[in-house]
Amino acid sequence: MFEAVRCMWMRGGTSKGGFFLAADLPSDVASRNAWLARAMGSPDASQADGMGGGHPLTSKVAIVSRSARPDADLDYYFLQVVPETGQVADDQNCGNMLAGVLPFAIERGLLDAADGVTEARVLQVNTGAVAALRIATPGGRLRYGEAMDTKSGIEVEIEFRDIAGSKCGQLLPAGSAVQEIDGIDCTLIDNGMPCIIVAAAALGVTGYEDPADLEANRELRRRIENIRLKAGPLMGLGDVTEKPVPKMMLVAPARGGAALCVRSFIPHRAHRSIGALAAVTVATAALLPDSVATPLARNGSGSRRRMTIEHPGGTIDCILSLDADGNVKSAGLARSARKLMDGMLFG
Ligand code: NQM
Repeated sequence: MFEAVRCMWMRGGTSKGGFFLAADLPSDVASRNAWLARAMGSPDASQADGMGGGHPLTSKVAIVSRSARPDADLDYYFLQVVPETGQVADDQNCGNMLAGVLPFAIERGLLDAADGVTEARVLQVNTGAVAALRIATPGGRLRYGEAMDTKSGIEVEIEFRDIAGSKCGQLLPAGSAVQEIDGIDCTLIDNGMPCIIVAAAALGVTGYEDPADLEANRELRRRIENIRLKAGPLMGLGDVTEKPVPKMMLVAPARGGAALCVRSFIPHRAHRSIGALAAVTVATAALLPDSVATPLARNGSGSRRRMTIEHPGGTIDCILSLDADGNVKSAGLARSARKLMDGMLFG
């Protein structure tokens, strides 16, 4: 019986959750998942009996270990605990929680911090892709005090590589950039996160709404869930009724100087900002010649594009590197992470 497990609670980007060493958790998957659900306080939408914050963004788990692969230093396995049901899903990756992996690994002694900059190659077990992470470690120490995208934390530079078709096998799993589903043009795309991109206006909203207003719009939620359920098999994901992917991305022209504005459902709650890999995937769609996002976007030019995505909480910059054919070959972004608690967690 695993009652108490060593755990560090961290903010990664705009998400938050528990970071565990793989060796500290039960090895049996059913026991592990049951323990994690209890520790988060699920099944219960409020998660009052556990550490989860009553929202998918604050009900996340990162499991970290040294990697056995020659091309990686660390393995990162992401689990989403669904607050209401207690389901523990590994169908997606999370680029926000990824930001906490390198500081956590240093904290736990999986690797040493260099005097200056510490780098690690992280295998994202959920998708098989390796990301390069970099943090400043002056004097070989972690400093969480720098001002970053969410008030405080340590800046983490992330470079995603080989992410096209991360879960769907192909960048455009349905074979073309536009599919009509329920009379709405959709771009079904996976450049790190399986996403369905739809013009907000096609669904009768502006794309500038508050997440709470979008969540309160039952008719909108019904329509996008119908589209999502039909898109799942087209994306090679099968029946997605119980899956956290694909995510719904409602796009509109940016109001400031950004490339594009996005409101996302992940997939049933409206995101308060945007997922890191979701942002990369939307930015990639905008750069295709003929996606739903293309005519709404401001794309710039050159082989290195800074695509600033406007979201309900501000903006996120994705730096996309393109090959000679205009395909996105890697994506970089800056996130931050902060240690919040270290101790024993009771499940
Ligand atoms: O897309 C939320 C988040 C995410 C995922 C979700 C993420 C990403 O903001 O890389 O980070 O889409 O469930 O943490």
